[in-house]
Amino acid sequence: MGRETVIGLVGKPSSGKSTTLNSLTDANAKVGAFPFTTIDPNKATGYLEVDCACSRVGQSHLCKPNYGYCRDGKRGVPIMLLDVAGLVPNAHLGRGLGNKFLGDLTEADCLIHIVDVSGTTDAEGKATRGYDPLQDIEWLQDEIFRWILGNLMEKWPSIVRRHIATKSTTAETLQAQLGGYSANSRIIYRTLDLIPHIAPLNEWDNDMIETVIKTFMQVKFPTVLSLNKMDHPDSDKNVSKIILKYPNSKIVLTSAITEVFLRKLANQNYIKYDSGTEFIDTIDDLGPDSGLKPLDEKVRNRIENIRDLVLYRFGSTGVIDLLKKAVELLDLVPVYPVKNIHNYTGGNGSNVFRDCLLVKRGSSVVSVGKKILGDVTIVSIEGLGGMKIGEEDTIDIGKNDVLSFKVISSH
Ligand SMILES: Nc1nc2c(ncn2[C@@H]2O[C@H](COP(=O)(O)OP(=O)(O)OP(=O)(O)O)[C@@H](O)[C@H]2O)c(=O)[nH]1
Ligand SMILES: [Mg+2]
Repeated sequence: MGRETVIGLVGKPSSGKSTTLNSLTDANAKVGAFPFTTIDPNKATGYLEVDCACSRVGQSHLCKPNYGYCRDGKRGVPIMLLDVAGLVPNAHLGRGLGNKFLGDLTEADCLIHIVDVSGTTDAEGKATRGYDPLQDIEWLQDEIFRWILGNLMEKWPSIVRRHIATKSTTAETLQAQLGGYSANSRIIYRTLDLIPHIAPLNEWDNDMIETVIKTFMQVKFPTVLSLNKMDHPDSDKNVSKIILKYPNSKIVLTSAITEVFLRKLANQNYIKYDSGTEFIDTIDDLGPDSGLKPLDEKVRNRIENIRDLVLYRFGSTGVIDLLKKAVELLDLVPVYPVKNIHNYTGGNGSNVFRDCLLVKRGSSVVSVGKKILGDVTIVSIEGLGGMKIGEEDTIDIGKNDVLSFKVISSH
């Protein structure tokens, strides 16, 4: 059923990519205070939390997703996260682990750039003090740009010759060249649409090629900035600087290490903690009947520190917001296909809303049907209340998002 959304975690070594992955998933990726702890990419499933359709129709008690979870109407929709090797300046020329990680990134639909805002690691991830993390935001984008530019320029004269010889359109040639970055035709058309009065490809000069690549990056790799290690005392001034410099970026303040710690304590039954909130309850708060284990002095102090320095100041550890912001950036909406539109089940059984997928806001309902069902003829589409929906009607949050497709199989 369609392809899962993939979010790539990028950043210099030791910025906290693997810690962020662990904080959002059940993964146990290796974490270390030295550069290039991660070499091969780690993949794990995180969950985007949305208000499930089951609560809208008062059926939360019967909601049992095939994938992910639903608790009291809050549904966790699976999203694939990819944690890759750290990137250093001039990686496109082969420095550090070079282009390897760049290749690993191509399947990502968007990126989360993990920035170490504590200033305690330099551009290569080595321990230092007072480093200015503003630089990381600039050079990281530039590395991706130089990598794509290098690959394209190497072959440019032959690309143009072939373009003319085969009488291809600009979009066709560009798709053939950028397809290696998992760019489909929709991404290519959006890129070209964003550049006004664009000349045919064989007339592009270097400036134009650069403009096309920069625009392509915006479409292919939209990026959320995760200002990580905000628990560190030196982080505040760096955070303000970055927010001032990038007022239009999607920015989230995070402390991935705090989230990992709290999840661990909650799993071991030392605390009650809901990810994404500012509340931790211990046995001191809830009493012995709570079933929570008693805490030793060291852990109790650490929890007090976390409350003061992270949760009360910032409202949460931030990591849950990373996925929400990424999905906002991608403009995705949860859609619930059901067989029986009157009881929301898959036809038989009593569990409701077994499936949920994320689709681009504004997609036509028929395109979503094809994505889910593949090679079939859709004869009619019904929405909530059994209302007929037109094929070209579009999907939005809470609109045309519960759908039943009546089909004839073409086999
Ligand atoms: N203070 C603080 N330290 C953190 C935080 N997140 C990660 N760290 C520490 O930063 C160091 C690097 O973390 P990793 O998650 O291994 O970093 P990475 O980006 O995956 O590094 P590479 O795999 O080497 O590219 C570790 O010592 C972590 O404990 C955080 O939110 N706050
Ligand atoms: Mg790592």
